[in-house]
Amino acid sequence: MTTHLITFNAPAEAPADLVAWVEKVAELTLPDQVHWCDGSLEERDRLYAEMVASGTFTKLNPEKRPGCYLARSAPSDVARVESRTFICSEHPDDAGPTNNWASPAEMRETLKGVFAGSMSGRTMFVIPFSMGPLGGDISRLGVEITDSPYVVVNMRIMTRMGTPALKLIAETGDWVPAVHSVGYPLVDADGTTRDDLAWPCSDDKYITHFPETREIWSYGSGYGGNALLGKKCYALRIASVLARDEGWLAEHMLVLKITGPDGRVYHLTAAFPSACGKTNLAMLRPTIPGWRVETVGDDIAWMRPGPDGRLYAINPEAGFFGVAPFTSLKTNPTALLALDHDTIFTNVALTDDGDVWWEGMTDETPAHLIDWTGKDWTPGSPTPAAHPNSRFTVRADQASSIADDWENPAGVPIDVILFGGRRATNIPLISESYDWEHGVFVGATVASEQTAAAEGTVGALRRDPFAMLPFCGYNMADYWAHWLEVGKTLGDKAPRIFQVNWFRKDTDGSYLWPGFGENSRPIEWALRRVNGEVAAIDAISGRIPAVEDLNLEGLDLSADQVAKLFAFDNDAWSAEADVTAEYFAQFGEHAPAELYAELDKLHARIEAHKG
Ligand code: O2Y
Ligand code: MN
Repeated sequence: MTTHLITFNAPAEAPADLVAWVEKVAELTLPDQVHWCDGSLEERDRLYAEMVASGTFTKLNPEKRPGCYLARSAPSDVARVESRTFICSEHPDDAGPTNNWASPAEMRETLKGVFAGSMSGRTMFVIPFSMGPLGGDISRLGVEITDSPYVVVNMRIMTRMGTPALKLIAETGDWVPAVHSVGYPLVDADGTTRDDLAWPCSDDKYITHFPETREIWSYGSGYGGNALLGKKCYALRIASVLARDEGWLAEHMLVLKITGPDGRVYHLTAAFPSACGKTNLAMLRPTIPGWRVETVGDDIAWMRPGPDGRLYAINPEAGFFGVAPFTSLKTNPTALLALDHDTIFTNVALTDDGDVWWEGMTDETPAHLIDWTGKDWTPGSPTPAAHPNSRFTVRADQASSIADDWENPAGVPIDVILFGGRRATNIPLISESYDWEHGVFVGATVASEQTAAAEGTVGALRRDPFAMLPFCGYNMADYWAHWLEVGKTLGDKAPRIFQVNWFRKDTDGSYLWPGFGENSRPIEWALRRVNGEVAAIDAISGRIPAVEDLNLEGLDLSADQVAKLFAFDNDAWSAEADVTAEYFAQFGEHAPAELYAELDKLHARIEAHKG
């Protein structure tokens, strides 16, 4: 392939710097041809047909799932690979102790080696895309180069992709370059050819971010967050750096619109570590009468102070890349119903009548399936039919819960920020932070508990500060300092910060709180706090509801269970505070003094509670 041909292929709208970059990447990766994606339906349908012909996609029964396809990945390529994810800042300190750091110069050499000829025999796709509504003030642009048609069709669902984004790139000149290769060339340097695979990938993987030059290079995986570079790589790791430098927030948070019985509208963002029911919360069906919850976003929020001084959020994505297993009419009917057409499924099981199935989808298990590896499967098989990290990719507006303001380019004003975690002990069902600094302390100490704890102790905590542990593109403690700064800008216009815990356990190991739609009850209390309708009680973790202010009507909960949901054990809290001090210590001087001050205040509250 000659450079001349690549330039010739470029659409008229493509600016010179973009064309030059595409040429440079093509000279390195040596694709057979270059395709500039326009985002059209024709382009999508052609790629679908080509992937069906090549065996990458199975077309599902159009009577049951019109417009739906199933992809099966290589068994070695089924999830994000944190161990191969790197932040390549000039100084290791700028990546911090929670990221894998690599020297940018050394990583560039490594990447030059692995990307050399990596696309030979393949088509290189150029995907111009917008994160956030096209042209929106909070939105940003990017271009992903990839040799994976699977990535193209997923990016088409997950972002605003194609010619309109390219036009904005030409107008603004402000875009993030992102290069992706599955790392499986069809022609070697010595001319040896090899057949393609249904899911090509490499055992050698590099998911790399260059925060100073704002670049992404990803090699070796075709899966999810490793390959759909608009999502975790751009919208979180690179965007968190942009946000730090420009005074905004790029967060691993869902966004909800909530309407109360009196018609008042609120917006809420929420950060949860994985396996805490984030998608279910994003599509919550409240059990309390008169309340309506709608989805603005299920995973990522970009938030900026607006002209009125309040914090405004957009969902930078256009689709959901959700976990399939245990999505059912019981757990999340909204998600399940959204998947009945125009959905890409990855690594779920195939039924005999050309439909999909996964564990937890139905009460009855089909007698026969083709599992996610393509093998026959029966209920007696020793492995799950669907991979536990199997996924659906679906446009956000296919969810009936989508809010009318989900694409407002100016964003939605945020009233409440929630932090959650999977905690068997200590953390009550809900508590309100005393102020912004305390809220940042709560976000910084978010954790899930690994093991059951003996009385007066706390189980092993897996910290996931702000649910950003694998997604912060710079030093986590500097990120906390940035949150403190944003709080100063917002002043008394800042959203109120709450912590929730749906997973508190009774002494017999059973969950105390029913969860799912009932989670609307503590959220209602938070919104009534925002409205100034209810008082609260000062407690160790924050301000908690008086029992009579929490709407528990119709719930089968004893007074003892309610008391346990808000119980504080001094010894267990002291143990947790000690562990928090050790946790902060790993960040050395980067840990903000304000968070140590919050730790002192926590100690004081524990002492006062003893009295
Ligand atoms: O395993 C992957 O590649 C996907 S990870 C993911 C996908 C959608 C939303 N959130 C996540 C996550 O890991 O937080
Ligand atoms: Mn996520």
